[in-house]
Amino acid sequence: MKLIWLGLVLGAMNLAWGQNSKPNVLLIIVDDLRPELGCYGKSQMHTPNIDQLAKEGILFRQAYCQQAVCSPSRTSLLTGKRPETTKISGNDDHFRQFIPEVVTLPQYFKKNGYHTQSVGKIYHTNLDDPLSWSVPSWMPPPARYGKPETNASIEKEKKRLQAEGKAYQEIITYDSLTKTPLHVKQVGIEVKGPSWEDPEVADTVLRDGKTMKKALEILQNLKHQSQPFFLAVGLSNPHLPFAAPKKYFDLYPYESIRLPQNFHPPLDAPDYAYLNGGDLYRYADIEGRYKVSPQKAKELIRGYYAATSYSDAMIGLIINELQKLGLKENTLIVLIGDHGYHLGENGAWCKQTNFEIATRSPFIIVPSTNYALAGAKCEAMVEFVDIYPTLADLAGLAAPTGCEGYSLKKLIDKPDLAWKSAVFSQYPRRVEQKRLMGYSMRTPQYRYTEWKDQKSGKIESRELYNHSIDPEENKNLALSPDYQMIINQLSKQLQLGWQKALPKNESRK
Ligand SMILES: [Ca+2]
Repeated sequence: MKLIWLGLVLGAMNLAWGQNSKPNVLLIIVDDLRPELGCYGKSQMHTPNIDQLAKEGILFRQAYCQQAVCSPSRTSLLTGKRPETTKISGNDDHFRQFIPEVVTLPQYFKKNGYHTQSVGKIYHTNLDDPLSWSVPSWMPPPARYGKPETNASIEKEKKRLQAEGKAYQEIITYDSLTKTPLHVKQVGIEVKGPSWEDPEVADTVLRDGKTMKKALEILQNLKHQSQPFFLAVGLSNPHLPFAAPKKYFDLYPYESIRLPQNFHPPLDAPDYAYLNGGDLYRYADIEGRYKVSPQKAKELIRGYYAATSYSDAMIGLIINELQKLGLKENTLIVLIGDHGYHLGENGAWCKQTNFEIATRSPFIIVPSTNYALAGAKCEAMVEFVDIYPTLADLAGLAAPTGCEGYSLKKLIDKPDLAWKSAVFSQYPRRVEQKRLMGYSMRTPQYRYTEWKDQKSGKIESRELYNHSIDPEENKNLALSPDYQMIINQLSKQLQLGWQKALPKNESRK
């Protein structure tokens, strides 16, 4: 009898602490996804699969990235550190140049007995981190277009430039020991393709369809592994070019597309707040820097919608496979964009700003299939730097050290808890000879930004938007005499930074 009891107790301990009891993790990163989705209360786009995911888990309505461009944002969330610490504010350098010993989110899971693997763009293109993964990462072929004539003309132009020695190439410097790509140097002339394309092809012909197919294949293999897994899937859409099978464009007749209400720069803001080096100008049909006609804007908005719906469909197929394989029950699912996106709002295109529309991005967690609060919409302000400690916490791993975010587990259990008093983002700008960093803070009522000269530390300009009367950030109030006292308070709060904005009674010294 005693032996039977002992057996039962040991069995229970094995379930509680054994490898098999650990949840799998599926992290989906959608490039340049803005929260203009059904589950965020918006009706423009058709995103049934992401909306369904939100119904099964918790949706964070106010989730902010730490810097609104690919590599700095992804580096921050995958290292659990902010751009000031990672030293990554552009897309050319690898964080291991500056913080070589850092243990990344997937690497932490790997150290804790997980099989970690990535498919598609997780770290920025050409800046993968081999130490993060159990097996080499898989990337789909780089081609984004589906029409043979588009691809043929791009190839022809590439060959012409090659013959002249002017073709675009990325020269990558590697760390010889870890094979980590430390620096990417871009040289030559890039061939411009169209900003959007609607080929009549099957989903699997284009890039994200290939990524989806590979993800299904990996899941089928992982089903037979005894180790828990951490699978990261990176989808390229809706990043430019907006290339998606025609059926997704057909969801959005051109006549139905509306320009944003604030298709203009904010009043009284410095022009570098919204003028950016966005990637839009790398496309053949864009007339010139900062010149996007209303007609072209509608084409681009339509393309973005189609590309998002295509991405959404691929997400549905991946989740469906997880279910089919019987893996969904024991898998923690997380879906995020890497940052938001301007489609003409604030007079800006793409990301690369500190505005709400660029820093705020979708964030959904499905903690488990029997999550008691399924469908919860959390209004607390959270940051992407919180993802690392949160996933470790939800998976029952020891709290990782050195993270500059804060576990959301308590908020997942009780979404209406009082939470952070502010969240932080930043964006650098080169203005004439000066290198400025725009430090931006969002409080429940305001967005406050200081543009500082990196050399002298001098504040060159400020921005203040009052969200209770101006949620689109259309008027900079920083010069208004009525707001000087508030500006003084917010400036002090910005100085104190994230350490003093953590949930009350838990702020770090
Ligand atoms: Ca991105």
